[in-house]
Amino acid sequence: MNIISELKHGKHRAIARAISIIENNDKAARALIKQIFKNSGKSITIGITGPAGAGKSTLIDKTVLELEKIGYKTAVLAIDPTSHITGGAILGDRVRMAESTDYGTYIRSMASRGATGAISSSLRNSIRVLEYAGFDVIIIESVGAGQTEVDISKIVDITVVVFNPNTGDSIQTIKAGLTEIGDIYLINKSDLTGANQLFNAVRDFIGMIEKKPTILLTSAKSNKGISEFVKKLKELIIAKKKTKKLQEQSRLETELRDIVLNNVKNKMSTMLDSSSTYNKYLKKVQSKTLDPYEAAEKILKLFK
Ligand SMILES: Nc1nc2c(ncn2[C@@H]2O[C@H](COP(=O)(O)OP(=O)(O)O)[C@@H](O)[C@H]2O)c(=O)[nH]1
Ligand SMILES: [Mg+2]
Repeated sequence: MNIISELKHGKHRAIARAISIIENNDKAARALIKQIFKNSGKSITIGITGPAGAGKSTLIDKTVLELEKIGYKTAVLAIDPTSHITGGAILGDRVRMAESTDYGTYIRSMASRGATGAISSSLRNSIRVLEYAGFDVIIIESVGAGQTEVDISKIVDITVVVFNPNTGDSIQTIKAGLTEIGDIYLINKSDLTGANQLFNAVRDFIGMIEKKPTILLTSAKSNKGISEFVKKLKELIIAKKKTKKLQEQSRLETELRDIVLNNVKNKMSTMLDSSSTYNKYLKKVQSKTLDPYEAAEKILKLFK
């Protein structure tokens, strides 16, 4: 059977193959997207982000079970910036999410190979694969502790930020930029001391911003607060479905622009490599007989 019809039937093996193609083979990925694009853009995506060790994977495991119970077919993609170094994170996530995989949930760890643009595009396309395979909710786990990580909130419909009282730098993290992105903030590990204090600090700090997100205490480990969290998620899923079409259109504009600009950049780069004019001006700049701005202006005249 070909991969497209296997995907249509939600076969896990076909999903895994399709996502590998997307991550590793540009040409085959394009052929795949060509076939599945038409029906994409309908599922609701939930980004779950926060510092490493906050309990995101454990939380997702429990959340998926609850979402499945209320009828949402759910898949999970985990982006881990360290997985390409250690290779251990993948196994870690699989083990921690073992409970939900038994129920036919699809779980996949994705490498986050350096460039933000590349991650975003393989993420967007992996989401398309999962939509095609029939999942209506797609959860994306990402490590976000500051500004350097992939900004998941630009790609997903609902952003959940997870904190925990274990780390002394939590308040610093909160102030470092995670406060603007969340629709829901979870103070996880509520079974540990310091959780209430952190909850109050987050509430005081986030209370000041305009969009009034939900703040909840959870303990993924002892299954506390999960049903409140899922109830809130359900409300948001229903609300986001109504605005999904408009949202999708603006995202597609961003995507198209990214692709075009990227291609132009690559083409230009190749042209410069073999341009004698470029090399001539480069030598002048290197010997300090011409400044780089003037040189750039002269080189650009070539491409007008
Ligand atoms: N005490 C406590 N530990 C938790 C809770 N949730 C997760 N953990 C533990 O925190 C560690 C990190 O969890 P993990 O889900 O891998 O965090 P992630 O890096 O954010 O995905 C694991 O040892 C979990 O068992 C919780 O609610 N309470
Ligand atoms: Mg994790």
